[in-house]
Amino acid sequence: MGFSTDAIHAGQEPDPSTGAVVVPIYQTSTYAQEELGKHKGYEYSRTGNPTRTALERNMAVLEGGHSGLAFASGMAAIHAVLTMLKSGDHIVCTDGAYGGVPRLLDAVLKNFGLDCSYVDTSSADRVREALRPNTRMVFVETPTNPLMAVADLAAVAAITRQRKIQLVVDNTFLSPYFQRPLELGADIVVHSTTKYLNGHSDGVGGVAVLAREEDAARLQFIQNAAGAVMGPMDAWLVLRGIKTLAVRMRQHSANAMAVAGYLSQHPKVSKVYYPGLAAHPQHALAKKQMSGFGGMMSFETGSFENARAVLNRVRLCLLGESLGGVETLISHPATMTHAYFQEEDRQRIGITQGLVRLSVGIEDVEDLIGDLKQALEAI
Ligand code: P1T
Repeated sequence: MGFSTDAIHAGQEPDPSTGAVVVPIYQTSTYAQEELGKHKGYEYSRTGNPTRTALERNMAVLEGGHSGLAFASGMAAIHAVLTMLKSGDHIVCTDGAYGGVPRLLDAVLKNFGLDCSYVDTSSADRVREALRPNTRMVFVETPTNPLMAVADLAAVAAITRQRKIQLVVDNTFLSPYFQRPLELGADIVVHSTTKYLNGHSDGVGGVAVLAREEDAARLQFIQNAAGAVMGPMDAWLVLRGIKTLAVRMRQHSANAMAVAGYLSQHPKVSKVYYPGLAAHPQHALAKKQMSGFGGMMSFETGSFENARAVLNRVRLCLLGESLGGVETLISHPATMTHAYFQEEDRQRIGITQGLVRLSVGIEDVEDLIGDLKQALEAI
């Protein structure tokens, strides 16, 4: 089946008792058992809930994995995946991933004996050089948030496979519509469903999709044991969002391409980070590995004052954290998503005080460009 057909139907047969076309919100904590030890497959909603199951099955199909598991947030999904490791294990992680990931690794999981090295994963050689005898996981975000660096997933997977290291890919920025990391050799894909999968900025959630049954069984055990599950209402909203994922992603990408083109010739913008631009350092790789460039980009205004002037002047673009919704969001990574980093780390990665991030929505693109034009006049 094609992607949109799967997005609309996979895991979502009409409700057997009523014929309802839409999977109901099973807003229940528990399930009556027919007799001791005999039930219909559901015992308690932390362990399993039919609305959540529909989303988990749907995501497993869209990412081409064995199983999907849905969590209370993207960070909860990432946390659960990281707890598949043991004290003494070493992780290699993308330098410049979403700030919440290093915050979790350095300020929480380090206390439990997990050690992490950060490298520029757009170079497979850097990944290889960072491996240690106790490296058990490579965590790659591609494209990165917010600088849009692209990692060569097939090249990194060739390295991790050889050493039997788990390759985990955060596919939040592109969604399975534009990038399918498991097909390129990754073992686990994670998402913040808060973003493109939900698509309407009305829920927080996360999902992990696992290529192998034994990994899925382990993560399912952790999901039930630790309990950071997605609730049925949120699962229902994500299922609804996914039905239009393909059309939304196409429009996000088309709008972003037009906005990136506009910004890259603007005299007040010194640099635009968007993999769809020929000037992007991994443009050729992006074209090969991804089937679209997505809706995310960043641009350089030169100083904190310039960034603030633009962010305070926009009218249509909404100033706020998050991304991937139908509405355009604009943000300041240095003080928002990457506030956790030390200034020297931000500088090393390239997250300057003048950097502005855009999550380009699906409004009429002329209106978005008009808004950015009048906002850039504030510089
Ligand atoms: O916010 P949450 O659903 O927990 O997802 C965390 C997360 C994971 N991975 C990536 C690539 C992300 O961008 C995020 C969250 N990001 C934002 C809130 C943001 O504004 O960038």
